[in-house]
Amino acid sequence: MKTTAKAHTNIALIKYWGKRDESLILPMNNSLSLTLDGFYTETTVEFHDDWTEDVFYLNDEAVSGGERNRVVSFLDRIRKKAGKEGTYAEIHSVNHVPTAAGFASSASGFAALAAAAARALGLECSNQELSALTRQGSGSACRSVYGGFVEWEKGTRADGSDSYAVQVTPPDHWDIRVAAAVLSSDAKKVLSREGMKRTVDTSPFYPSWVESIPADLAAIKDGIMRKDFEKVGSIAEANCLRMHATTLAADPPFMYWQNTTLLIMEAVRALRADGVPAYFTIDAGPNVKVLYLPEYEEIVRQKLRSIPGVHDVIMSKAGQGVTCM
Ligand code: 2P0
Repeated sequence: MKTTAKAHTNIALIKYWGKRDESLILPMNNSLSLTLDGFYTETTVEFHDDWTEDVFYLNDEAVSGGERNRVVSFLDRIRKKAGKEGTYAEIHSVNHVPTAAGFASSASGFAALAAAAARALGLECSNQELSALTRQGSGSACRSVYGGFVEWEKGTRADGSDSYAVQVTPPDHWDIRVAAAVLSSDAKKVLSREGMKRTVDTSPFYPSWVESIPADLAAIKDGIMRKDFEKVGSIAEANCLRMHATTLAADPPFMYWQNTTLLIMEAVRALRADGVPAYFTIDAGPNVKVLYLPEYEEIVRQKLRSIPGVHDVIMSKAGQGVTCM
């Protein structure tokens, strides 16, 4: 009844932005990501029939309140599926995802938790079932079940049974890299969950966002298959800008960028003007991730490090899917 799992985080190139069902975490649109080897979570889950409640440690510290409740509710779903209600767990989770880098540790965290808890309860599930289960902890986490380029199919069923991720290509298909420019460790002003909801409910740009996704997805998958870096990068950058445009039109409007965010965007455009292929993407926070090819690693690192307000630059390759140890 004890299992350890390791899962990597992922960066979306076609963003998940907006839910059609908040309880089951069903998205309005398909999304596509790259799993990253540099950032991961290791989680050990042990169930015991004699225990009377779940205990959750994150980086060796006991967690309480809302964060623990989210883990407990997620375990409730897994216990129900396994027919093991009434058995409680001790969970030890260690994040190797620098919070300041602006990666959602919830993606690697919930993927590792789902895999470890399912295995510890003897639940036999395919990767597809594991992805659909993981999705109910945190949407973007369902993509971390797989390595390489991954698509989350939104599905159409009301019960969410066809909303899960599938692998587009394994990590060794193409050596594409991601540099994370670290700006700020300040807490986000608008959490992504709240930001998505406000955008869906109020932004007049939101319907255009949803309509734009199928063309972006088809084009980026073609680019990935043909290893066309300019195509993949330019679609990812445009998709990110379109997602952020929806927040500017929300009521009340909000914006995730800071001054340094804009400086990095300019620096990436300057790299391109100098013949270095590089493209940016930004999630629900101020930090910027830059896509590049391995031969330009040092140029990209130096350019990003030279920008005032950039505290650190962390480089990563494509990573593997979730594994149980
Ligand atoms: C993504 N984001 O595709 C998008 C891009 C942020 C911007 O998925 O509510 O932590 O747990 O499903 O997955 C962040 O949202 O949200 C996210 P929930 P999640 O990566």
